[in-house]
Amino acid sequence: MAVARKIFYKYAKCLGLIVLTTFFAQLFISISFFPSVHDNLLKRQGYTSLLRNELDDVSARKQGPSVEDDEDLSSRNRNKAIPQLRLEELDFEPICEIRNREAISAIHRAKSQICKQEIINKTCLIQNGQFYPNQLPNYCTSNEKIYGHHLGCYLDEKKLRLLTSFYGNYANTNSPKFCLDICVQAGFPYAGVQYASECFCGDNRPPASAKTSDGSCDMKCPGDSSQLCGGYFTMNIYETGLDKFIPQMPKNPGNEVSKVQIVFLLTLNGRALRQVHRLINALYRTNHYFYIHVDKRQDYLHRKLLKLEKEFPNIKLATKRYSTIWGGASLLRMLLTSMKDISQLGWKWDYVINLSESDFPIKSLEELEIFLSVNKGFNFVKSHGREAQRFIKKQGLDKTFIECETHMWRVGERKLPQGIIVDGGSDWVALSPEFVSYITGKYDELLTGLDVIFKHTLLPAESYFHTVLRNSHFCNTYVDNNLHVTNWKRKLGCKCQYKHVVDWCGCSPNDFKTEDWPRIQNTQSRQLFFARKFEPIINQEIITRVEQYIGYTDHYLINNLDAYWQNLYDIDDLTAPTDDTILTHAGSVVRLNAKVLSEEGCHIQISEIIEVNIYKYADVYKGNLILHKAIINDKEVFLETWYKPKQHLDLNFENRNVDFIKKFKVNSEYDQKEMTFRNLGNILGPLSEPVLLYQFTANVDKYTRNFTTIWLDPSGMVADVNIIQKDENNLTNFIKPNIKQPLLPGIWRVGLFDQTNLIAKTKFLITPLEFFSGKELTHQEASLIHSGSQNSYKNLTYIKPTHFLPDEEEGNLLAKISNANIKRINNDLLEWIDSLNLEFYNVLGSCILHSDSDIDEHVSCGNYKFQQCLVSDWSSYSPDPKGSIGKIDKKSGRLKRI
Ligand SMILES: *[C@@H]1O[C@H](CO)[C@@H](O)[C@H](O)[C@H]1NC(C)=O
Ligand SMILES: *[C@@H]1O[C@H](CO)[C@@H](O)[C@H](O)[C@H]1NC(C)=O
Ligand SMILES: *[C@@H]1O[C@H](CO)[C@@H](O)[C@H](O)[C@H]1NC(C)=O
Ligand SMILES: *[C@@H]1O[C@H](CO)[C@@H](O)[C@H](O)[C@H]1NC(C)=O
Ligand SMILES: CC(=O)N[C@H]1CO[C@H](CO)[C@@H](O)[C@@H]1O
Repeated sequence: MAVARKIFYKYAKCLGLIVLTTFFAQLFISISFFPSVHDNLLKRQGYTSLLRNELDDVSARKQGPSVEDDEDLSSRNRNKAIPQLRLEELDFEPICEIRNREAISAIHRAKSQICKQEIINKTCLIQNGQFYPNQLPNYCTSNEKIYGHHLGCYLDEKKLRLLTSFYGNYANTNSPKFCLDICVQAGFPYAGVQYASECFCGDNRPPASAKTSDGSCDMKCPGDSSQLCGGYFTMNIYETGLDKFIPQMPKNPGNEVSKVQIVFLLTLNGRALRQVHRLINALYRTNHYFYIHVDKRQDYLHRKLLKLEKEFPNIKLATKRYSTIWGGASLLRMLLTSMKDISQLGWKWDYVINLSESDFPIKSLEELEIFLSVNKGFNFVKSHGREAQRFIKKQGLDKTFIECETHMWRVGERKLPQGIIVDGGSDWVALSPEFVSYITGKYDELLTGLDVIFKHTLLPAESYFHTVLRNSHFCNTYVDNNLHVTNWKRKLGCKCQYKHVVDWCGCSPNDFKTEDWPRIQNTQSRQLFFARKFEPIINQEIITRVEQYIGYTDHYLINNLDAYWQNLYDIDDLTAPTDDTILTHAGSVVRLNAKVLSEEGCHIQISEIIEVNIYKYADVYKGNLILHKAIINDKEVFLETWYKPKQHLDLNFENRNVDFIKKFKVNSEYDQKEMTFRNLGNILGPLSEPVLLYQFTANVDKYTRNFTTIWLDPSGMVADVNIIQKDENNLTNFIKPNIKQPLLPGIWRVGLFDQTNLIAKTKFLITPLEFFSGKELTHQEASLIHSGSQNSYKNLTYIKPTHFLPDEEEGNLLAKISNANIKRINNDLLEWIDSLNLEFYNVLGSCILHSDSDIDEHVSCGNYKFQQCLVSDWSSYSPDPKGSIGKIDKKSGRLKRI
């Protein structure tokens, strides 16, 4: 995700206006509900009203059409002429004329010719009706009911409707077939048309007493004038060919417990290695299996986890790795390939359960085993619990998406095939081997058709498994519970944060924090076994609590229980560009450390940076740790150096109470959902995207309405000015300045002003780069990367503040120095880098990893004594039993902490 986030900031700027189209969405979705119908729908699916909030939580997380980009707005505006495809941008001849606005937009936005061509080729097939199946078989049809069988004309009552599960009004398109298709898609056994334009669906056969003469249904259908569509409170009712759908109710375990073997399919991303270890520690038993897919781009995690394969016969890493994107079609490819692989490993198992690095069990594994052992053969999925048409729209299932250039391009509307039920919900599942063998085996007509559809579907894993289940022989194994509880906080999680990778607005659940503990406790009596999301870099305390809750009794024995380390850089990483900044920075900190040591008479020669880790204790950031080689007394050793960024908030101004300013800080990688910076070490380079975060308390000055911020670059030029409107409801907020990359290296200053009065100021460092793509910077590269983007600064008008801005003389001097800095390379460059880092970071200490005198606790160097890292609490080499894989305990089959 970290990578994705970086890309996000880069692309966010290129994208156009965000336009709220709720209004348009409502115009076009001509479906309305009787509240009672909706309630009935919920009851039908076995939900009590108590469960409703929970349910909304699950289903409403996709904001779907409520926020879309401007391209989309115009696509809905049918009066406007369709734009022409700009052929001059293509190096090939399109195989047909593209007439679809969304496709044209996607073709223009796609970067590579191959991607443009793929979009064009597929759009042409879709335009010609050659791409998608029109009809698919449903192998779950009823033995008694027949699709389209007319039951007759029935008298309806306003207060007591005959069919209560769905109602829609279609003034132009309604007909028995039209309505039947809707009711089939939603999975109902009965469809009824009334008053020409109305379509109803229901679960229960209308009472014979309501039947009336056929002549009472006498209105022509707007969509087919040869057919009749009921009349005034009379309804033509048809069978859809489906039976009433009743999800299976899982049994509660009694005494008849049998053995159950589970495959945990871990699909992993990121660098939270120790948390993955912790998860495996919690779930490991010798009789279960782990199949681990690590995203193709995450070579650090993959490298580290590969070791487990050698140690444990029941842990296997996927060899075919995918780089999946949020909501991308490749996600389903990855899952199906993994499942196929699992079924060919010769493992004996009863369930495959899908988990990620941010899942954690909230019941003991024994409870899960007992529960599953009495429910073998069922398939656990979670349905959206809404009206099907609405779900389809919100989820974008009625649109074609094409994945290329790690982006999901939306290329237009599509019609879902007739004959099948469309279902979906959460993409966390527990599946039986029979079902997995069906979906990974030889494709029948249903699977072949769904394959085409789901290769072009946003968030495919959220509806593929549901839809296959409902339409296959497995329909009677469907349990509407995926054993998971998810921490949705839609206000925070739905910020359209995936716009850079999908042409849609998606939401993400929040991390559990200590204060969310009651939510987890509330699941105790329910059939819920896992929760998400957990991220120790955000909050580890909750994970420790959960562990204790599910039966870890030895917490008081565990070393460093409250500590957390997460890798930021590893010498074997294959991802160069982002590392230039970290490497430059780490190199400089290590040199600073060497200077400090030399004052103690300890002269060390430093070399290679091996690793950089983030260190937190009790959920407080404590600094970064740099593991590096060094030569001490002619011997090569490994040192780990601990350092921390300094704080730079200045609020001391004459006769002005500015207590209301709680935060005023610049950093990068701001996470809107968790409201925190992910770049804990505050490491910014010329290509970073700075964000200003401010927080005011409620007693912010009464009379001030606007504040101004001014961004001053290292040469003393004003790079951007922002206005902060005071908003009592929104006292914490962030500002992304409008400054182009590369940023001028050096010390930037940001001032906060009330009128012309400076009330707060802060500074941040854009570190010059020692490396470019891993190699030392050349003159030419320096003049590109270190010369800033002053040409693109806007001509800004603002009230000139007193103080803060340099006067003319200072300005000239700063500009001169800055100009000279651009030319610096080699040692001259290092000197500059080091002088800057000295101002922004404090070195806190160093420990030694390897030494000949390993019996000694200390290694002396001049007056300095290096402690062994193993016994330095803060070191990433100090013991971390919770975050390291344990050893198998023969008796229990569990992993014992070491
Ligand atoms: C698109 O279709 C053309 C003509 O059939 C074909 O030559 C080309 O390889 C196709 N390209 C892609 C990316 O599918
Ligand atoms: C605050 O800013 C808005 C728009 O930028 C402006 O219309 C308004 O007059 C300003 N108010 C004050 C008190 O400066
Ligand atoms: C605060 O402001 C941000 C950005 O303008 C906005 O996205 C967010 O919804 C606001 N929050 C509240 C609670 O008004
Ligand atoms: C910037 O604006 C000022 C005042 O509006 C004007 O005098 C000046 O010429 C402008 N400079 C540029 C480079 O546009
Ligand atoms: C069906 C399935 O396996 N779904 C999910 C498994 O876990 C990942 C997260 O790592 C989800 O994104 C999948 O959709």
